[in-house]
Amino acid sequence: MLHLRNYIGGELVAPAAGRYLPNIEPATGQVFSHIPDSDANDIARAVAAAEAALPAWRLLPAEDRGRLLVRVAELIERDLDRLAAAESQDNGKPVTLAQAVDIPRAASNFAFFGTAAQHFASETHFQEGVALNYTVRHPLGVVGCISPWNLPLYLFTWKIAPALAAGCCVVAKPSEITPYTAYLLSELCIEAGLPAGVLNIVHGTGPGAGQAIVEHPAIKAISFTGGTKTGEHIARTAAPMFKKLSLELGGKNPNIIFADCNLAEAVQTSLRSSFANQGQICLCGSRIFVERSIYEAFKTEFLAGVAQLTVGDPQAAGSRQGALVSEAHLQKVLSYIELAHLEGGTLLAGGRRVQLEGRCADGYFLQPTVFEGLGPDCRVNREEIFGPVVTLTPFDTEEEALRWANGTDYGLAATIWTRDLNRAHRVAHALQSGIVWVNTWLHRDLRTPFGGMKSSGVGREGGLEALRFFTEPQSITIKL
Ligand code: TXE
Repeated sequence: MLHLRNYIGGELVAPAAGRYLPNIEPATGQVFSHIPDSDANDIARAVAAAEAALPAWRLLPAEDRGRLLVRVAELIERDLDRLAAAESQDNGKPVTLAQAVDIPRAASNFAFFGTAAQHFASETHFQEGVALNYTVRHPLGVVGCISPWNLPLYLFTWKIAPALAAGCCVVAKPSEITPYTAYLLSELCIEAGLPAGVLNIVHGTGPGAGQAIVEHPAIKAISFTGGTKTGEHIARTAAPMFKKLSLELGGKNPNIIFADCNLAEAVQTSLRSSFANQGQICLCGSRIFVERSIYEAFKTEFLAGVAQLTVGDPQAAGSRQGALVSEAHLQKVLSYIELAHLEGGTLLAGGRRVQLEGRCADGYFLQPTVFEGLGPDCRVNREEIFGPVVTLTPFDTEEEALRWANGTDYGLAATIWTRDLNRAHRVAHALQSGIVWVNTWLHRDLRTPFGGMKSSGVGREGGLEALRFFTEPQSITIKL
């Protein structure tokens, strides 16, 4: 059976204490590999390797750093099918989704930041006859990147690539639930000729390896994506050490559908924004608010679409829905379905675990689930479920839709469907949401700031925001 190894100082090494954790394939419920259960000693070793690599890496011209990152991107593209199969096996997502989204995006993260490093400019402020002020942006040093299980390689590289591009050295930990593609990435980094110690990938649990990254005094910043509770815990540990923090946390995103929308497009895209990746994307729109005059029409077409979402073996080309990531997560999502019944919701579709046959008989499958009749203040409409469960709610006025949309602790992403341009601007500006999509969903341009308001996080990733995060500005003034 496959035993993954840590990538430290340019080499693939076993964990210092020799302990391993089982890694389960969600579609089968069977252990298919073991991953290092690393601890503070492994992290200390990785930090030492990163510190040793830092002086040369930060002085390497941005063009040369960029060339290495672009090389990693090319290798990811070359191995797209192998990486997509690994991602699907490890996470339970349909292999077609990993081929179309996860792996291409991981490659473009490296390509984008590899070239972005060359376009990153600092400022000068000239005071006529008095002084020249200029700003230098120094790489922060050694930084920590901690990522979740829902979009494993996609979100891992989204943090690592800008950190490396900015001239930082990295100690990174993928989720212990989905470590496989991060391990394959370490092999590709060796092949690409990334200098030893520049990137270190250490596997292990959150309380073990993750906590050791957050606590290590030589790590200057933490870029984290994951649950809001974990984010709180990390902030509590890191803040007294004055570490820079970027926290991308949960969401409970509204999808607001006005009567003047293109209904067919709104339905098709809402099916994706509800159920893509089994609803396990922090950007999924799990609260669908529909203007009352088209509520029944939307509901009928949406439910017809849900009926077409075949739940099946993620490796089969025809499967639109794969497995949820773990038995524990499936149980959490099922508990919210039970809660939706208790809170008085009417089940319109799904609601049950799916029992497949053959290889997938013990997998973690769930029907795409739709409820109506739940008030905007009930727990199901306020708490992040992070699974294939959405609610439909009719609204009467724009003011009402906005109040409900903003009525949660979260503020990550929102979608609006309308053909009225004035309304699109008006509603977008009033939404307490870091990202607003009008007549689309999950449309990404890597230059735009990515992140949430309220309990959805602190800071922004993407484009220049990410390069700014991983650098420290220094202002220098020369008297004329
Ligand atoms: O995430 P965790 P979990 C939400 C979703 C989900 C819930 C919990 O609602 O049900 O969070 O998921 C590492 N110090 N999202 O428990 O624990 C951990 O090892 C340092 C939203 O899987 O937050 C992993 O690498 N690191 C989300 C990463 O943090 C720690 C995506 C995320 O794990 C740590 C995933 C610690 N003390 C879940 N404890 C999104 N925003 O996309 C854990 N980790």
